[in-house]
Amino acid sequence: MKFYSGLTIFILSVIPVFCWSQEIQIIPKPVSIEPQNGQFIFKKGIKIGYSNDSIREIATWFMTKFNRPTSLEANLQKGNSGEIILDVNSPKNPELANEGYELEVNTSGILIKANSKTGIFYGLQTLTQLLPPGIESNSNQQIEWSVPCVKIKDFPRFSYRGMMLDVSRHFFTKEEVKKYIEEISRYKFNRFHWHLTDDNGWRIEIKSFPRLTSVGAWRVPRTGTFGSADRKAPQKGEKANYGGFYTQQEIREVVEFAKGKGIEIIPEIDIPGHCMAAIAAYPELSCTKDTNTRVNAGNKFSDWFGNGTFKMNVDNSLNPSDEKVYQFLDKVFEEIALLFPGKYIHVGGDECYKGFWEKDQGCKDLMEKLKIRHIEDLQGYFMNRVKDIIKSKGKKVIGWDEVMEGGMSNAATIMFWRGWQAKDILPMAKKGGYKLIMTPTNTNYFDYYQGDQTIEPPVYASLRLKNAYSFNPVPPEIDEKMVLGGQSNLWTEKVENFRHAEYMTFPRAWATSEVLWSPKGTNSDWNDFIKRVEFHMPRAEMAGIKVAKSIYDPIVEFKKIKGELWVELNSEVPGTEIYYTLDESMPDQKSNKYSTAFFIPLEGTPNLRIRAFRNQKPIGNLLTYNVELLKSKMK
Ligand code: TNX
Repeated sequence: MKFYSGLTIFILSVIPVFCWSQEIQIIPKPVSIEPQNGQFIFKKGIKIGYSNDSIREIATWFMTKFNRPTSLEANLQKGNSGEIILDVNSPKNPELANEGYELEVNTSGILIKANSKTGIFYGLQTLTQLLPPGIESNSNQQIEWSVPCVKIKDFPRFSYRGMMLDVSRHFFTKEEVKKYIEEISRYKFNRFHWHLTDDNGWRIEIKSFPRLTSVGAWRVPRTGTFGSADRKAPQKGEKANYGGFYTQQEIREVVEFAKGKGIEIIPEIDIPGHCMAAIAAYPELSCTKDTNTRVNAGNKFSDWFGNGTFKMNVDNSLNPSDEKVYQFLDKVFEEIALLFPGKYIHVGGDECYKGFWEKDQGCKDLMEKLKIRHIEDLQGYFMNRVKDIIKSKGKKVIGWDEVMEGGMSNAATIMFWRGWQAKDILPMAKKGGYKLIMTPTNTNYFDYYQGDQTIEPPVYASLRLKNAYSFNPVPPEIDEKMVLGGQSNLWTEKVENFRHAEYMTFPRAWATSEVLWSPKGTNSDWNDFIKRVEFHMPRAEMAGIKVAKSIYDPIVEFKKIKGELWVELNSEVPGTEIYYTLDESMPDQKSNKYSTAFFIPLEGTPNLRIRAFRNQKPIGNLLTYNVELLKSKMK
């Protein structure tokens, strides 16, 4: 007896050490959370009850995920009984709409109610976030499994919550794409925009045009900075062996997989610009019909003059005056429409260079015949023809915002991206009565680097987590009812592998997910968000996801004041102190502590070294700005 009570005391005093601290830190933040006293402790052999067969697959997914690290051998049973109950509402609860859910945890069990399969899935994602981080592990974790008692009610603000992945600039395998879809589904994204074609590769099998993939999916291998002048163009006779594509069977598999995660795929076939890969396969689709056209290998072929103006030095647009081009598109979209069950097809329409159209006799004749005065309107003509093709396949069109300029009908949904032109584009969209999906460069371009320029892989612009979180899907120029939702885009010119795609996506996608899901105004509390971000980082890592830690690197800003260089330091993370040196010593907590902007004497200045500390420990990277870089800030 004595022995046992001793043991009991021992166990009771040890358990709290292993006990999951009862924190409720959910991303995206739910509509309402009411914490309750106590916790539910999982025991071996618990039952997961599911109310009907439509959610059996989702229940199985959760059971499998749960059993892997817990070894608690949970099992399923049909009906509304068990320690965990998944219940599809009948009748429906209108407040929850199609994607919402209610989750209640009390000391005797867990109940998730929703109107749909997707709602149940989201409830289970939230439950997963309440479990200890070990739930993300693939190996057995010797801990007590519990979740805090709580009542959560939750539903999304917007119906379109997307992430885009560009698989043309660099290729990502079918398995990687599925992994990406799985990763975004954890944060309640419900659209995956798949950028399938571009100048650097055509990635989807089209049975009527086999050369699109036998030729168009492959480019010559190259290293070095994508798009830079020192990256050589494909040489005569050089083997094109970098790339890949998805067979139609693989596409179906990914579509099916996404569906199981509540995600609809928006396929994009980017036309009439960004078509070099298709033109390499079928040169007759372009005005110049240049049979020397090769799939672009990331070598420079365009000049950019700022503010979005540009010139293409190789013809990469389809010929809008050739009926054969429309016949081609009809067949392509026929196959696309059959592969993707969703109602939308994205037809691109961005950055179409018209220089070759202007010189082309066929285009000139067509413009005369149609009484088109401006070349932009020729794109409008093209886009409207494409819209009719898409419509004939029973689908609806999405296009990048340029498609409005040529006068494409407002049957098309616009993906707004040119953030720097919001003042012109958004009123145009409002006047034209278009529906919008918001994806402005300044808050949603995840190809931009996210931390300090001396550390991050170089890209032409920057977008920190804080910028991503400041995303406003309904800027003052437009009304909420025009906005279907929003999306962030991962263009992959500078993203060569999947781990890096994850790094560029997380944590910034958490910001996007929260802005699109959580009630308006949630994103005004940065400190609350960052606390949850820090909570989620180790969880994501436990799940094998590569997460950027760039938030820990100080924000370094330079100012020119009366011919002098001044530096301002900040941090995205509350509670940090920043130290710096200008004498080649490594910054520690006895170095200069940053409090206010300081002046850098450029004469004879060595490196500026900066580091953040929290709780007496360095966090993030040591930043080093050398004198050349400092001097360049004076230009
Ligand atoms: C603009 S966004 C593009 C892409 C590039 C991206 C790089 C859009 C519709 N076009 O082709 O990859 O910028 O940031």
